[in-house]
Amino acid sequence: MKGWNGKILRIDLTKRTTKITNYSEDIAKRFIGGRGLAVKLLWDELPQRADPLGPENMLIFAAGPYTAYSVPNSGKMVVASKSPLTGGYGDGNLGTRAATNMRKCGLDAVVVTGKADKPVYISVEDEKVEILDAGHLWGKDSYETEDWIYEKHGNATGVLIIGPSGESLCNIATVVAQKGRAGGRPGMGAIMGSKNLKAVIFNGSKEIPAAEPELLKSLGREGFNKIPKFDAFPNWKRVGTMMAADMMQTASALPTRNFSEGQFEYIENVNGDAVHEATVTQRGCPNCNMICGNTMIDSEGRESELDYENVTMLGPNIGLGDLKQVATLNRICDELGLDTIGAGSCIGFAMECANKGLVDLDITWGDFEGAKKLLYEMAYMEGDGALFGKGTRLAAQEIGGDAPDFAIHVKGLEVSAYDCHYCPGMALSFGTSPIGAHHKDAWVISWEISSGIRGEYGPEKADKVIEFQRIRGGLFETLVGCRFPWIELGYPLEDYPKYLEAATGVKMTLDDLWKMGDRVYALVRAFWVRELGDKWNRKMDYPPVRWFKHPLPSGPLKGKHLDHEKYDHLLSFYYDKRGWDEHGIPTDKTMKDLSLSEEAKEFAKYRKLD
Ligand code: PTT
Ligand code: SF4
Repeated sequence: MKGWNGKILRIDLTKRTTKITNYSEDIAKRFIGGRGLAVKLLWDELPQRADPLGPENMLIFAAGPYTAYSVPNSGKMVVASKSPLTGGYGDGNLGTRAATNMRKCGLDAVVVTGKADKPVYISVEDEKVEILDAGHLWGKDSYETEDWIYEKHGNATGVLIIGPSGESLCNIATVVAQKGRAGGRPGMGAIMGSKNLKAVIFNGSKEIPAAEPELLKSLGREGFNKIPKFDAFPNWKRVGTMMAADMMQTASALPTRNFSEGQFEYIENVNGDAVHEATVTQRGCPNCNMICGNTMIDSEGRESELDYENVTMLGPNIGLGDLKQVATLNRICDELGLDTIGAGSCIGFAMECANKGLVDLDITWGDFEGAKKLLYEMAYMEGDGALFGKGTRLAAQEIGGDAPDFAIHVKGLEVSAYDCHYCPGMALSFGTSPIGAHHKDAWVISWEISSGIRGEYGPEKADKVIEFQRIRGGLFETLVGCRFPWIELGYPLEDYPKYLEAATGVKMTLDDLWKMGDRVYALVRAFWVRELGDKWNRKMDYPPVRWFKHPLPSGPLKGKHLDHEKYDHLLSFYYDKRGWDEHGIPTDKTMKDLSLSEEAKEFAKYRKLD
């Protein structure tokens, strides 16, 4: 194969064995890479109902067939596993030299199983794979760990690390890379911790053979040249993802005080302009000339890299309007390896529980010191953090009363920073995202608020969600490119099949890629059904209860909330269009039409829900 290395490194930490296996051209063509390859491996190899934190679970790092080539925004990888937070498929996407170096080691993916008897890290240097002692790193935060790795293995090393939260098996622990990049919101850090695995590092020097190397180089050059010429580029460089803050505030969709309100009174302190003013430098992923990580100095004098999600979930969502303090909470999350979205949601939820007297906890809206303390407690799963660090769904179940009504999650994964009291399309997007409530697959909210049909539940909303899921969840998560050139600047999608063909020699149209995306979606869904068994039902595709039950109390959208019956109809439109049955399960015919005949045979054993 060209473009694809065709090789997967397998490491069993219990037996301390390593081997490299090949995968077939058929799998490469049907699933491309990244999320596609990851779900195919989980489907084929993970024993059904494996304990997410048990040794059987598979931790997968997967790149795509254009990762590491000199084409725009090709420095990302997917980290995937069965999630401890949701019990279903989980993944995240992070930009890191680990992605480019892994490919330059001649690999497309690494699969880690088993559990080491003591803390270890894995070093991959071209063909040399070592399982090394990490006893001295255990307990260290991600920054200290990264510094040690660079000192020992060189500054060009690609790193994937966990902080103390991963070691404590906190359900909202993520994987961290390069001080400010993090991925794997559905507890991927806890999976690493459960394997006693502190870090995976890569140093690669191999060339990755391409089908048409000269063409790929010139396409890449053209791509890089196009990027700064887009009209949206200067503003992107100025504020990056933070541009969403004013947009959401104006639209009354800015998560405020645990998603109970849609506007924040101190927005000027924590919006794009405020972050721009405070920015001292920008950081980014490899192979990118639109780098977007705005880095500022926090209230304790340290660097902190901010994005819209981080600021909103650790600011307005917990009632905190001091940017430097928000930056401190963000920095602590990066050090501890906590997902900022999960952390902001758990803190907001804890504050609301405390205010309502449901828990004996001295914390309230905007309480910086209280939030900081809770972050540490969650990361170490101690004190009150032992409850809230499980994630809002499980914490709410334990707390009882009406707590589940204001636990803001879908399938157990906390909702990213978009309030959907009056955005049924975006609510559907959260409801049907393959990993629980993440905006990465279908960020339709910007389209929806300017569509003129914002509050409506018609089939066009389901169509839009699927269109975006094909592009974002299909194309970008399998080729594993950053989607920002396209969504933020208007970079043409038509370039991606050209990159794919020059890298691999395989010609695919965009329609072929949409079909591939549908195939990946069907298999991800089948995986959920297989793992959840009779716990699966269409209600799992519902957004949080709060958006139905608690109308917005103030602002221009005062009184707005989602309608239960209409949402359910919208969900049915969505299922019909996807070829899924009324339970949200891909039909046998749909799977076969998507070239999943073998998988459909296997799935027939699990699909009896009635
Ligand atoms: C992503 C989620 C996001 S989405 C953000 S900010 W965003 C939060 N970032 C965190 C962080 O930082 N530290 C931390 N401890 N936790 C964090 N949790 C949150 O995680 C990220 C960028 C961003 S910034 C986004 S939208 C885009 N995401 C992409 C994606 O998902 N797919 C894709 N093909 N391209 C993307 N490009 C953009 O990448 P998760 P990164 Mg991230 C510090 O991981 O699990 O997917 O959750 O990877 O390298 O940091 O780049 O407003
Ligand atoms: Fe990374 Fe930002 Fe560049 Fe995307 S635009 S590759 S997230 S630095």
